[in-house]
Amino acid sequence: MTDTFVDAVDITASPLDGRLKVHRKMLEIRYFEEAWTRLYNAGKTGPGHSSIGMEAIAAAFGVRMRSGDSTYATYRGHAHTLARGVPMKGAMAELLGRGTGINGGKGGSMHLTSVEHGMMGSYAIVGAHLPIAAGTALAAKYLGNDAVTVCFFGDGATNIGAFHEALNLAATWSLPVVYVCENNHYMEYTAITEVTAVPRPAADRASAYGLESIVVDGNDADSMFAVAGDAIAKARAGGGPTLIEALTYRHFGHASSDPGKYRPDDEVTEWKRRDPIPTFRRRLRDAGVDDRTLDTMEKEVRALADEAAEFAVNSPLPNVEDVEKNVWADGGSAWRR
Ligand SMILES: Cc1ncc(C[n+]2csc(CCOP(=O)(O)OP(=O)(O)O)c2C)c(N)n1
Ligand SMILES: [Mg+2]
Repeated sequence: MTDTFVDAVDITASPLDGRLKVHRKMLEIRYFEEAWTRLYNAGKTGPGHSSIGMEAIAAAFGVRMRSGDSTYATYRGHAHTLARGVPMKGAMAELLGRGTGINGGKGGSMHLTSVEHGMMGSYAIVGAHLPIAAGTALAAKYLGNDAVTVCFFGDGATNIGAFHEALNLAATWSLPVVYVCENNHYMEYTAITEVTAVPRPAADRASAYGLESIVVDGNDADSMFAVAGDAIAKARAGGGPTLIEALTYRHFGHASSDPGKYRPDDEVTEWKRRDPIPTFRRRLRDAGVDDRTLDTMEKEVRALADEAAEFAVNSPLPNVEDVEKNVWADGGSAWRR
């Protein structure tokens, strides 16, 4: 099977303003998560699932997507939530279970949702959201609008039945959906290659559904920006689904309590060397962006992340009388649009 490996993209291919937006979104995700980790280490919040090292994927799609499009993500969904423009304060307060959180403190880190931003949820059941994303795409097709759904999932999800069911339906009905496998090479503590019949867990299965096999360097923000743009444009124009396998790595363990020691040291070192953020900063400098612009951006985003942490810590816990508000049983249907 031949891979379409998009690599070493021409730095002039993407307009500079788009690339600066991608860089800013990567910084937002990174600094937000660093601030959250500081709160965890200080005993102010519970554990979460780090996405440090994987930011380029969410950021590139976040810039390419537009209002009305839908995002589905896993329990690492804070990255995709921020990428869709959800304010840091509400997102951080949600992680801390505060009443000021985007879901009133009832969702927490594994269920971040903001329908108004097209963030249709983070899902803790591996693979569960892939058929739901097909449903949103089917709705767009039925309604005759040009909204696109993007569904992010891990390499582990490709061995779940729901992955195959969703891909089959999406292809059969030519749905406007982009499935993005964030192949960080591990599912919890197991290397994906040890439990998968093919080397590329998503791309090598694409042909079973009549789809192109696409593998992309998920740590290369330019490559991600290009691939995301193509797949979204295709879906919006009625060209049907795309399956993308983005190769990446989480710098830390599966969740806060996991030191990640099952990974060879040289592998971790090599992937940290390929950290998407400093790599992209160097590329932007080569493209003519001056250090001052980049430093100012970093300073601004760090300040926003610190403010969000401060806001969340000082926010009240939810009121007991709100416990039944905005849950399925209250009959609220705003989320249905
Ligand atoms: C259906 C199901 N089976 C098992 C689990 C336990 N579990 C939680 S995360 C995870 C690993 C998933 O790995 P992957 O899909 O590669 O995503 P990553 O965590 O690497 O982003 C597993 C097995 C679960 N949440 N849901
Ligand atoms: Mg994984």
